[in-house]
Amino acid sequence: MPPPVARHPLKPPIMTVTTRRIFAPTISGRGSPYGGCGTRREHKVIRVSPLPVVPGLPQPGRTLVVGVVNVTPDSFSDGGEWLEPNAAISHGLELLEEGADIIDVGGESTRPGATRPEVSEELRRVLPVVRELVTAGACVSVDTMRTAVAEPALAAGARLINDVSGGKADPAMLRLIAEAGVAYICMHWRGHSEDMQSKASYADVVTEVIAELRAQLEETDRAGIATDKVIIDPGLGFAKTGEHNWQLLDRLDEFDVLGRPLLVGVSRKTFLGRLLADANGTPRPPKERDDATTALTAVLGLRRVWGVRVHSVRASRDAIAVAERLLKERGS
Ligand code: PMM
Repeated sequence: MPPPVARHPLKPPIMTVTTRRIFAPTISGRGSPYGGCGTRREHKVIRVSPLPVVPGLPQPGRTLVVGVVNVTPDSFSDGGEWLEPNAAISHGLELLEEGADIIDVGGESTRPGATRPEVSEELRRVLPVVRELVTAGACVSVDTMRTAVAEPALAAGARLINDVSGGKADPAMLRLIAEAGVAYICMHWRGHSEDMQSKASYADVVTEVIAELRAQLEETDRAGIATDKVIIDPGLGFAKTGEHNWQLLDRLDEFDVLGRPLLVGVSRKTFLGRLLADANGTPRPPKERDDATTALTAVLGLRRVWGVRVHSVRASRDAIAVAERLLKERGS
């Protein structure tokens, strides 16, 4: 296979692959590629997104799987299940066993309408879980918008801060990340959960989310965070309707223009519940949305996004294995 053609470092390379196809002879014996005999040379142009490398994080050579541990009473997908530290730790260890590359520990629910916990409560939920999972050898991410939580979590060994506000909720966050020199997930965000769905208004959601993320990235640059340590996330469901989510998923390639690794979180989200609603229009409950999540993971794996954030880790690892195998076939 020829090496990737050098081009703009922030854009995926285009690989030109030459394949030879042998077509079986037909009774007529004519040389048609659709049933004749003979040999045809095809030049396929395959877009192979490079898997970006984020310093300090695992580099498995495929889309990473980020397993979710919500230490919250009210997350839409698993609220209350892992609120006790020991339950959350066991769950994190299970996800590790299933093949999670990173465990994302969160102590604040971001479901639409959720109210924020006190800082002390968020710390009480998150810190013991981070400590134990780090001790067990996990690469731990912390899903928080607060420096008061991020700072002690980093001191406890977390290697990634997943800030769904992308630096907008806490003015000190970006400075902390720059000083700590850790990786950072910068998600598209328009406001806190209490009223975010009132902000789900776009003329063209893809163009606007990219423009707003670009502005957020200017802030991460200005704060001095290394470019290669910032992962972007379109923030599906955050100030977005189901329609917006589908449009974003359909046009994810357009995010390449930002030149950053891309993480996508679709797992168990409401738009999947609506897609799979029953005959009366009742949405499928969150825990029964895992198969649809896995289907999307396969699609995202084929696009070679940097990472997916999911509740059901093993299924997503399997979907990515399938996607990788298909990509290998295409490129061989
Ligand atoms: N979604 C949720 C929470 N945190 N973080 C990132 N980076 N991206 C997401 O899409 C995202 C997130 C909400 O889902 P949950 O309540 O099931 O964790």
